[in-house]
Amino acid sequence: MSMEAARKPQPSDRFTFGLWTVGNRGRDPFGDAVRPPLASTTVVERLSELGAYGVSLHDNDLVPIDATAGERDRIVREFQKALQDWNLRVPMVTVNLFYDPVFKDGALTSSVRSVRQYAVEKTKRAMDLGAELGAEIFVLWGGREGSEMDGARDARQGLAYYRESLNTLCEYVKTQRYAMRIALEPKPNEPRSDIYLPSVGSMLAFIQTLDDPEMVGVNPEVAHAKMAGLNPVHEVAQALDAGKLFHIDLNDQRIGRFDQDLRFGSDDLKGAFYLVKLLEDSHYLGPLHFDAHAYRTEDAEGVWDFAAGCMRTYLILKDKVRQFYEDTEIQSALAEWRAWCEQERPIHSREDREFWGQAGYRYERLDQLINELILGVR
Ligand code: GCO
Ligand code: MN
Ligand code: MN
Repeated sequence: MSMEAARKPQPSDRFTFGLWTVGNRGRDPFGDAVRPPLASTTVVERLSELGAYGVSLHDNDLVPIDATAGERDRIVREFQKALQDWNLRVPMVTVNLFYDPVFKDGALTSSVRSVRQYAVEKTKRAMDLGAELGAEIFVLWGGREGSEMDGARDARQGLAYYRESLNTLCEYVKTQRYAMRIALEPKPNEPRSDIYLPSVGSMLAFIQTLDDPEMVGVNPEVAHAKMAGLNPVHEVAQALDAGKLFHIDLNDQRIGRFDQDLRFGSDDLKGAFYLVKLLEDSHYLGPLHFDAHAYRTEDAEGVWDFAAGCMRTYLILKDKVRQFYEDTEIQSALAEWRAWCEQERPIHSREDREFWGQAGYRYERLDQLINELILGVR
């Protein structure tokens, strides 16, 4: 395969985008929409043309919250037809538990029993939709599950409600015999001041307290880790280590900024390289899902530049990973380092300690080689 052909996305690359990502209209807290709405069927067509594998959605990205049963069925049928015509899958479905004002103080963790019950029912309907579309992953992102002040609901109570809601939902998936696993998506803040369970580690610990921990894993997002000042590669590594990487949200983010959802690799190419390396090295086989959107400066066409760019950057970095393993200088630097680490030299005396203490690991040299590989001069 030529280099250029290797950079052309294929369905076998498992790239997916949310309807809400390419459909993002550029609204932000300070300004209105800058792009016209995009029909779901158009998204399917364009993503397929670009070589994507699938599309994901929130219940209300496809079906308006107040649609009648008849409207819902018609919309789903039209969408299914487009999926079939354009040979696109829906590997993941999620539920919108954040947009409607009813969720302003939480959904699955709301102190209002009626709101919690409504959130659970809404999620069950989204699961039905997911099953109908063949989704095997159900993502839950608790955007509103948190607080601005902790003087009313005790955070422990919030977690207890979360657990109870999740147990009910897992039970539902089982009684319906849906082939669906749940992936919890951590985020530290935005839209709430503080969101419960802000990191992969918090989610993993919480999952173990559920009735059926096997069914539940995580959906880490690059931007969310960076917003928390964490290393996204380490977050994903911990999920893999626990056997819990059910899904991933790829995007980018500048540290210390508002929630940006930038094009994959647009801020931190080297971080993106290490993430691609981790995913490829681990043989992760789930969807490579882009949860990002085009800059607000873009018009309708710029959205497709954005989408193509996410996939192309991933494939270029995947090729850089191959080069990393084939580069003799990088590999011999690594071999020297490994041999150094594996020396039999137990520490019994001050001399032994000094031997290891004074050693140089030569990471400067290796890191520069990796920089040059990424910069394309190797
Ligand atoms: C965000 C989140 C969402 C979720 C989506 C799926 O920061 O807004 O990343 O985009 O991924 O709601 O549940
Ligand atoms: Mn996000
Ligand atoms: Mn996300």
